[in-house]
Amino acid sequence: MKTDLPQSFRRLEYIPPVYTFDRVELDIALDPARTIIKSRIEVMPGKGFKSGAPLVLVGQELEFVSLRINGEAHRQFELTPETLTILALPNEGKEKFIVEIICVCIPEKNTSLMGLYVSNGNFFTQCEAEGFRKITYFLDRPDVMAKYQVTLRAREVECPVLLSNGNLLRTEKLPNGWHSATWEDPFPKPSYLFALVAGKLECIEETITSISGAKKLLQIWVEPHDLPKTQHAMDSLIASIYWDEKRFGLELDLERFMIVAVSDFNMGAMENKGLNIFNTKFVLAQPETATDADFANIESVVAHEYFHNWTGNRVTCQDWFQLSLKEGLTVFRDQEFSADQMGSESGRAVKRIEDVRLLRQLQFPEDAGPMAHPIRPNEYQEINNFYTVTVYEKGSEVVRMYQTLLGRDGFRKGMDLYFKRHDGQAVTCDDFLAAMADANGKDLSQFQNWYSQAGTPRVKVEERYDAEKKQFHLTLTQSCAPSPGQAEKNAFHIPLKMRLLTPTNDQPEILLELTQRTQSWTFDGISQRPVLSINRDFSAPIQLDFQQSEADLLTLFSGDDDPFNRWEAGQKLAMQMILNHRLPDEQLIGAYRNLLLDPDLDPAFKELALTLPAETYLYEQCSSVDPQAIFTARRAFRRELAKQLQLEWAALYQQMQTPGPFKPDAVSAGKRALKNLSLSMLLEADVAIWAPMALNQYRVADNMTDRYAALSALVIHGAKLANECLTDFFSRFVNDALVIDKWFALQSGRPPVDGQETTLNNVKRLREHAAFKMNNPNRVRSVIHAFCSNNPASFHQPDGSGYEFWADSVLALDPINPQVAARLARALDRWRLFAQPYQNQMKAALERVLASQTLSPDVREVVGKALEN
Ligand code: B3K
Ligand code: ZN
Repeated sequence: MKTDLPQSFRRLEYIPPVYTFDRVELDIALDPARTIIKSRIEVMPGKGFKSGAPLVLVGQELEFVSLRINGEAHRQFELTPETLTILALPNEGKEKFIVEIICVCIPEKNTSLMGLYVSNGNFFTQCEAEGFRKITYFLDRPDVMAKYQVTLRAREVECPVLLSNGNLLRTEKLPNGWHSATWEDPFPKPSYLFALVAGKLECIEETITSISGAKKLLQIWVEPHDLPKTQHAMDSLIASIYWDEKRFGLELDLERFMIVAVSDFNMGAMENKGLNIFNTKFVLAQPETATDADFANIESVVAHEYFHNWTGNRVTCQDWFQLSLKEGLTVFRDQEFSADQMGSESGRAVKRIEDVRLLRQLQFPEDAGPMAHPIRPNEYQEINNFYTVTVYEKGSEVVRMYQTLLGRDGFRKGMDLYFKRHDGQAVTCDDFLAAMADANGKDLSQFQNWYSQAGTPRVKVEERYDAEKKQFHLTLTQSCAPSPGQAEKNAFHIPLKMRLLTPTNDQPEILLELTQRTQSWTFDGISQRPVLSINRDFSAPIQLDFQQSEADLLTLFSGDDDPFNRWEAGQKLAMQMILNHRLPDEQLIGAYRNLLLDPDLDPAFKELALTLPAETYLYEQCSSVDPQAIFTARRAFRRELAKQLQLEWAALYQQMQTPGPFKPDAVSAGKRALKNLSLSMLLEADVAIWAPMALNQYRVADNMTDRYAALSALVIHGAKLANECLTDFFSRFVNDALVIDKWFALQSGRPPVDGQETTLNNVKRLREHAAFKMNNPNRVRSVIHAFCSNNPASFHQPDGSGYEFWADSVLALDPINPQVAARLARALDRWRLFAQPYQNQMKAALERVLASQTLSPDVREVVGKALEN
């Protein structure tokens, strides 16, 4: 029984390593039931060395076999379930010595998917953040960087392929049907970037020439039957390599770069040096089985992991508090890459809107809830709980603000200096800020507050136009609500792009730097009352507190030249009306109509502009959430929009067809998105009339985007034939796990439909389905998360039944996979924001989970913090 208080780690308690490693040799004999790991480590005094200090290694779930030092058996050590402390070191540890350890782990029993595990009979590893300690006793911390040589051994029939980081040195046949492969990674790396893969896999490969003229071998490894689904990932990898050369002057540094797909994986993908391991969801794509969104996600995740090779691997983090140093920066880089792939300015804006929408739907709630933390957290109990939208997406916004403040060229200078100073090192967010500041001679000291303070800043906007003096006065006031452990906040350095929209179009876009709590500006020579367009392109991750009139918002929605703010004005109008239980009025309908008919606008932009704010974003605007009332108001608004524009939707449905073979490019995808929104709106307007058209699309579609969109329109709007189509869909794709995930997610995510069974009842049945597996994270996400996190109106039932289901699921999942369970546990974070009876029901469910005696530290941290005062 665990009764001790949870252990917290604190950023300010960083201690440099007493010892460090120079070279690591691993010899791993793979066996699902008993893998033997031999390590040979060259140990040296580290930055925190003290003569005579013991060498304290960490290990988890390992069977210790033997220890040698400098070739001799060594008996002075202490073993606990989590540590191996080696005493009496030669020469008090002052000079290099060799430690050799033999230990054993059991991959087939490892359901946590951290360390070495088995998936579909093949071996994979996941070491970030602290998984290497499940493979061998080690200094498993990112500031210990060593060169690795790895020999893998296995039975050849079971594991014909043996991969690890870096370059292949040699392969050998061994007695008894065994064989081996030896890999060497020339670059020093922390243990979290170690990887091995072994099993029955095949690859596609291409050779490219990088900017210096060197040849590079690129491979995508998958299970043999998935080979036809790998070309898009390969194309994305090649595009990423060229983009990083061009935009940042960064070249691939290895002779070989491999991507491997695995179907049991806790997250999206992992940037292990030269051997990226990916969730199949972010590798495999074919038009028949993957949607446009899947294609785009693959492109961006492939890019993200590849970009880590410089931002994360060549320059890594001193400690896990600095995670945003690599993650925020790499997300920013992948966002910029994807924006550039869109092929046009308006395409860039579409990407920007999508990114901001995600930030606001997921990160703003996190920043206002019990798990709120600065992008550089000050404390954690379980580091895996801090791979958050704050560290990633807000982290990216913070990096973007450097670029906004310094300009693209200034940002590039900062990046160049960062690599010049820190290549091969493990550093901190302060080092990144210093490189940006020094390269540009700009004082960024106040910018540091973005790293140390949680919460979304609010900026209050007050405007006044003086017709007589032809002056426009602007006053901005910033504030930031308290967050856990931070009652008071200092002022942030906030870059705000703004423009005064005037009938003569004579005012340029400018950049305001809000650094005080309150600041005022006066603009002269403004001959008519302008409409203020502020925080253009979402230049800062803030909430604007601006009572702009509906007339001004309509002006912006109809013609702001900043596409982001144009979209934003429409969202704000819709949001205000929905929250006031109003239906769209004639003027707004007119504005929507004009936008839909505008021949100069991208279909993708139109689709975004006509998509209403998500329920969870609407929750954040309320002081006491009634989820059912919000669902009803939003749905009524949507139905009105559907009905009033029925002719336009019908016309668009025809105009947005994309004849010819499927292409996943941004323009075609945008057309499909608008076409499928039109289809959904038509069913919203009148399901009886339009369902046959959806049914037809479902039947004749030659690609998953269209087939899935038709199916979901039928399901979501409760069409009669929806169930038959679901049955058909299942049998068509029964052998494709990723498509079956979609089949589950669609049903679990179905919002309430009048007169039909509740989604919860169906979800309970799905959990008993033969194809449901509690130890496959993708499946769990598609059934349980899809319901608890992505289906708010079905989840939040006044009788608390959704919360009961949540608690049961967290408790069932936790012993299998704490990381995935802890993610699910976050679904109740915002319980205090809800009205009764929801709030009490959520609290009771949280308390029931916390009362469990066997909770993992992962879930305990999340639920414990949710209930803290
Ligand atoms: N760095 C990994 C995330 C590892 C998560 C560990 N719990 C993937 C990425 O951000 O690229
Ligand atoms: Zn990353």
